[in-house]
Amino acid sequence: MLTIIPTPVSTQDGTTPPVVFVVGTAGAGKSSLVTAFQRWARFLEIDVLAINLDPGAERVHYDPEFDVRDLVSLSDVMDEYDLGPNGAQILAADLVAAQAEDVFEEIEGISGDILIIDTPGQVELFAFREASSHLVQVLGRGMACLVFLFDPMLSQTPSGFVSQMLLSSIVHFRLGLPTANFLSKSDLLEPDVLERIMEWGRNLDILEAALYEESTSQRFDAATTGQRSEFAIGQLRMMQHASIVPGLVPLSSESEDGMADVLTFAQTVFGGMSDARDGFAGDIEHEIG
Ligand SMILES: Nc1nc2c(ncn2[C@@H]2O[C@H](COP(=O)(O)OP(=O)(O)OP(=O)(O)O)[C@@H](O)[C@H]2O)c(=O)[nH]1
Ligand SMILES: [Mg+2]
Repeated sequence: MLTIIPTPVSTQDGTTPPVVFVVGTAGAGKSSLVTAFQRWARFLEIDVLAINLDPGAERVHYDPEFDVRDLVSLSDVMDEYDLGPNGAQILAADLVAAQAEDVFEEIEGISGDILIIDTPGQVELFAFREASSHLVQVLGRGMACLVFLFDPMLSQTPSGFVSQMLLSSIVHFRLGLPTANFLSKSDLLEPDVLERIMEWGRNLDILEAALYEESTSQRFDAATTGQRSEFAIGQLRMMQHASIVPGLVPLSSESEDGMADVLTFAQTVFGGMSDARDGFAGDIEHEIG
C-alpha cells in the first residue's frame, strides 16, 4: 500500500515531466534507486531522465541528463575556500542552489516522461539549506514530489523507525512537497523483520508497545520511558490526525521491488503519463510479470 502525504499541486502545463526528488539519510540508497529506476523504466519504454545534484558523488551509475559536478567540484571548493569535507559539502550545496537558474537552463526543453533527481548524501544539505528551497521550486515547477528513503538498518529498532518517520515529516514540512516513504534495501531484511517494520508503519498501537518495550530494555527509568514513548507516539498520532499517515513501501534497487510504486506515486500526484503507459503499478507488474 502506497502512503502519500498529500500537498496541493500548484501548476501543471501538461508538457513538463513530473519531478521526483530522492531524499534520505547518507547511504540510504538514493543514487542506487535512481540507477535502478532508470534501468527498470527503460524496459517499459518509459523515458526516465536523471539528474545528479550531489556535488560530492564519487561516481554515478545512471545516465544523467545533467550532472551538478560539471558546475561545482567538491575538491575545487575545498582547495579554493580552504575547507574540510563537511564545510565544503555545505558550501557546495549552497553554490549549486545559487545556480538553480543555470541548472534549469540546462534541462529546460528536455522531454521525457519523468525526471528523477539524486540529492546530496546528507539530507540536511538538501532539505535544510535555505537556498535548496529555491532549487526545489525552480527545478520542480510545481510538479515535484519527494521519495523519502528509510535506511533498513536504522528502521529495525522502534526508536530508529520513529526517528525516520519524524525526519521524513520534517523534510515534508520544510519543502512542502507531496511525500512518500519507502523502505530502502528491503532485500537485505529477513521476511519477519520486514513484516514487523511494515506493521509499525500500519499500526501505531503496535509501534507504541514496541517503543515502550525498547525503552524499558534500555533501562531508562520509568518516567523517561513513559515520556519518550508518549512524545513519539503523540507526534505520530498528530501526523495521522492531519492525514499525514505514516506508512512505508518496501523498495529494493537490487530486486527492483517497489519501482512501480515510485512511478505510481508520481502518477497519482501529478496525473498519468501520456499514452498507453498510463498504467498503475499493478498493471505494469502484471504486464511485465
Ligand atoms: N542490497 C542492497 N544494497 C543496496 C540497495 N540500494 C543501495 N545499496 C547499497 O548501499 C550502498 C549505498 O548506496 P547509495 O545508492 O550510494 O546510497 P546514497 O544514499 O546515494 O549514498 P550517499 O549519496 O553517499 O549518501 C551501496 O553500497 C549500494 O550498493 C538495495 O536495494 N539493496
Ligand atoms: Mg548518492
